[in-house]
Amino acid sequence: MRDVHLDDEYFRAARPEDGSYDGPMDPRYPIGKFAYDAEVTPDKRKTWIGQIAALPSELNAALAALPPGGLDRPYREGGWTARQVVHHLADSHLNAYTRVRLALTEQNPTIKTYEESEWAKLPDALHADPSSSLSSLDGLHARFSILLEALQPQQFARTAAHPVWGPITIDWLLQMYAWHCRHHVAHIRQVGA
Ligand code: NI
Repeated sequence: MRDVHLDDEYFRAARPEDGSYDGPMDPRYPIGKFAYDAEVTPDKRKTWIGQIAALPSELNAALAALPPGGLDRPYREGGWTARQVVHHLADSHLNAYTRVRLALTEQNPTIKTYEESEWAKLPDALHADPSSSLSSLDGLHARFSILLEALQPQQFARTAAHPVWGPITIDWLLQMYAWHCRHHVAHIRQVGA
């Protein structure tokens, strides 16, 4: 399955982030599942763009707080290690950035999916020092936020065609990846908890 955990995250019912759900916390979804907010305002967009801009520093802080040996510890039973999560964020957000640029410059382009769980098993994702992905994310998120901050309101309605998710807008991508940043930083915090 492609983009497998994002598909899963998107299609299942959302667990509200406002704390109104009081059941046991699912370790896969420490901040709840993604839920699209259809009532978009300029202020909300600013918040989501801010979350994307903040990822490198949030990620650095979460990694710095890991206990000794924590980098190669899974964030949950059977889950990715903290190291794999860092490299997954670089994999995923390189794709996110490309998807947004394609949607801005082509008419409803078809998005290329990728096998994210297989990418997470490639040698660099298993063994590389996190600094390689941290420096990639640093530059990538700087450019990503400069781009998003400069968009005109109507540009957020531009679309792309995802083979699994269906038609999506830049507004949707913005919200999804802002959530995705916080989702995986929370996983790394779980390792240190
Ligand atoms: Ni992910």
